This record gives sequence, C-alpha cells and structure tokens, in this order.
Amino acid sequence: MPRILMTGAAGGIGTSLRKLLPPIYPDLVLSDIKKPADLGSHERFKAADLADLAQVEAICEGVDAILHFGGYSVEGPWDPILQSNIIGGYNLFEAARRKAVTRVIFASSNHAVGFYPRHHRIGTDVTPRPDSRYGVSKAFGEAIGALYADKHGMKVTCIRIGNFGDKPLDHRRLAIWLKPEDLVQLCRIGLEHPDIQFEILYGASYNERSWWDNHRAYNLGYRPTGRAEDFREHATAEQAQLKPDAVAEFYQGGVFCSMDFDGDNSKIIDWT
Ligand code: 15L
Repeated sequence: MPRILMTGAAGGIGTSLRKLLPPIYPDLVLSDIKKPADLGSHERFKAADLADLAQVEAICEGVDAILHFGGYSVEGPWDPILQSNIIGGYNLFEAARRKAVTRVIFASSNHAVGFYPRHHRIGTDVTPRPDSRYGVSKAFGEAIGALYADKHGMKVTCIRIGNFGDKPLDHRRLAIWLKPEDLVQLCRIGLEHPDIQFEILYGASYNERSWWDNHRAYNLGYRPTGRAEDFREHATAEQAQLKPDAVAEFYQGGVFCSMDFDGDNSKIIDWT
C-alpha cells in the first residue's frame, strides 16, 4: 500500500480530497502550514512551511508519492507567491528527490495558459501564456516538474486545474469545471499509471464548451463523470449577476486577465 503525502490539506481542494482519498489510499499523510481546523482524530497530519527545505524534507520521509496541492492559490502580491510557489515548488521537488519519492502530482492551473483566447482550442503542448503572477508560478511548477522527470527519472503529472467544485459557477466555468471525483480519477492516473514519465493534463470534467484538447488524459484512461451542461441554468443565472468585462470574457483566464490589464489586445496573440 503506497504512502501518499498530500500538501495543501487545509485548502479548498485538500479539504474535499481528504474525504475522497482515504477509501482508495488509506495510508495518507496530510500536510499544510497550519493544521486544518476540522482535522479528525483518524487523520495523520504533519505541519510544514513549503518555503523551508528542511521542513519539506521532513514531511517527505518514508513517502512513496506526493499530491502537491499546497501553495498560494490565487493572484496576489509577489512575495507570498515567490515563497510558497516558486521557492516552495523547488523545495517540494528537491525534497522528493532527496527522499526517493517516485511520483509527484503537481496541482497546476489553467492560469498558466490564461491568455489564450476562448475560441482558441489548446492542447497541453502550447507555450505557457500566464495571466498573472500566480499563473507564472504555475508555469514554473510545470517546468521544474519536467526537470525532475527528465533529469532524475521522477514520474511527474501536472494537472492544469480548471475550476474545482460541486458545480460550475458561471459561463467561463461551464468550460473549465472539474468535479471533485474527476480530480480523484486524474490523481489516480498520476499515482498509478505505468506509462507516466512527464505529463500535463487538463483538470476538467466532461464539458461540452471546453476549449482544451485533453486527449492525453483520455488516452491514459480518464473517463470524467461530471457534465457541466447539467448545470447550465444555474451558471447562466450566476453569470447574469456579473459586471460585463470585455477582457475577462475574451480570454480563458477570465478576471485574472483583466486584473491590472493595461495591454493591447490586438498585440497579444495571433487569434486566427
Ligand atoms: C485557480 O487556479 C484558482 O486556484 C481558483 O481559486 C479559481 O480562481 C480557478 O483557478 C479558476 O480559474 O476559476
């Protein structure tokens, strides 16, 4: 039975996966900078600050694989992103290498490619076009994952997560929604599939409006059960509450693109 370390256990995704993973991976060790408020007596927890290599090494001891959901999860000031996602990302992969962890699943984000227009269907082989400092940190995480896979033989899967939750929240999320159980499927592929060396997969359910080509995930056995269109009415009602935002509505990354935007749309990308 593999021992799995999950970082980010107190975050939104971590809190949900803490309930879904134990039936599949009973030897689960949780970590975050602070203990989750609702930690159960049956759960094993080790605190660590991702920015501190020694602390990260300590939590990797005896671990077979890591689900790395820790770090800063939205756009924000540079310093916390630098500490948690850039330095923290390096520390995670380096600690994993030192402790002979064989597989790492890295929670990347759609914001690594957020400046692709919505009508431009992209695969996982496109050049990163981050839409934020946060998106840059996710592109960095994918790059360092590739380095440790290629140079050290670690089996690395990066999941470019769309929007994780029980239902899609607006029009944009109808294209990028990820049902929790579908994320579990993608984690299982990263943790168990014999052909993994380095992969980037999109973390999206079966969404008819998707702008991502996720055939790599399907080839590896992914069969999502969530269908965004089942929630179309809800998402449309929520969308009606939002203020119009031309830049956000044009690009895949939504408001992460329009935040602080003073660029020139016509120069960003060849949209044809
Ligand atoms: C993300 O990467 C964030 O972690 C999450 O909070 C949402 O903003 C999501 O992307 C999204 O694009 O909806």
